Amino acid sequence: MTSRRRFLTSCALTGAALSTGCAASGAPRRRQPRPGQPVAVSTWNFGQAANAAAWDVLGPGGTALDAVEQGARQSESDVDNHTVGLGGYPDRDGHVTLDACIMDHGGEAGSVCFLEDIEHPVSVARRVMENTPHVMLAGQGARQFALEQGFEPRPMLTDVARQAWQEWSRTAEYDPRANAERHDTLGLLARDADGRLAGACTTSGMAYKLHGRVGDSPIIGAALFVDGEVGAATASGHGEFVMRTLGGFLVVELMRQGMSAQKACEAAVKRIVDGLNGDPGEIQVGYLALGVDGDVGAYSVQPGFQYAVKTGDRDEVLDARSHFGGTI
Ligand code: SD4
Repeated sequence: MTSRRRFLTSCALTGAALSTGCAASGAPRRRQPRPGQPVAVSTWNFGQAANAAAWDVLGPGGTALDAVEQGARQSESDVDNHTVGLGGYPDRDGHVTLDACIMDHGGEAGSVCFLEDIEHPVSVARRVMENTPHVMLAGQGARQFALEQGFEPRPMLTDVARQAWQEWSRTAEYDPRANAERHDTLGLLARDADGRLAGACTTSGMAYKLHGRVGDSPIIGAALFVDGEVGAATASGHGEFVMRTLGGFLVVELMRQGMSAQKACEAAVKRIVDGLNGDPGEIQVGYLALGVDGDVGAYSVQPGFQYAVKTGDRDEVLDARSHFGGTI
């Protein structure tokens, strides 16, 4: 269906439709992935380590799907990252609750949210995708599924995170500013040597959120969307604003309509800012996109959003441009 819509759209948009055979070629075919250079891109500076783990898969010719899972697992096990997996800051009641999703080039997707006691929510999300007829499992049901799938439960609240939470509890003021300490979801997008795309997103969500709060990170179309014919996008930052605008889907749809990855990210940020009458206060949202041709774009509401890029000859962390000027 996707390819049919794309086929019809491209025929409508191009004056060369007849000469390219759109009108006369019969049944539309899904565009085959085109082999090319592998690439991995991730949100934030710690995305560089996730990219390295992804590259261990991509470099020797592995799939984008395996690569994004491995990259996300690296962040999930990093106890120094207080916004993803083990060591993540808890909710206001002291529970570390995890959101993650994964999506591949053909549109398959899996997701878990409000999951406790499991170190690798991204891998549970992949099992949801591959071993169930569903896309998303939540809370106790997701945990039960994970245990049935052989995942070992473990405490996720580290001493450092507990201390930070106890400190916060003295005032217990919820301050959802998406600054360096309170956020840093990992969104990871990859293209493999066969030209297939995949993406993953994983987080412990906003620190000290209400118990039960689920953010954008596990919502397909919000913090992650992949269309193997067009590109992929991921988001980090204040999830409510990404959810309200379905930002990941928006970025990919804009790319489908011909925008570059960069322009699409900029337009999705503008959509948020315009929705707040041009005054988003201290809200931070960053988008990162990867076109099927390897085109990379990133843009955020506020300065400070970083992203990491890994290819055969690049391994770097870059400052994204932002709506409110400059980089950092
Ligand atoms: C959330 N988007 O739960 C996540 C948090 C985040 O960078 O991305 N922080 O809203």
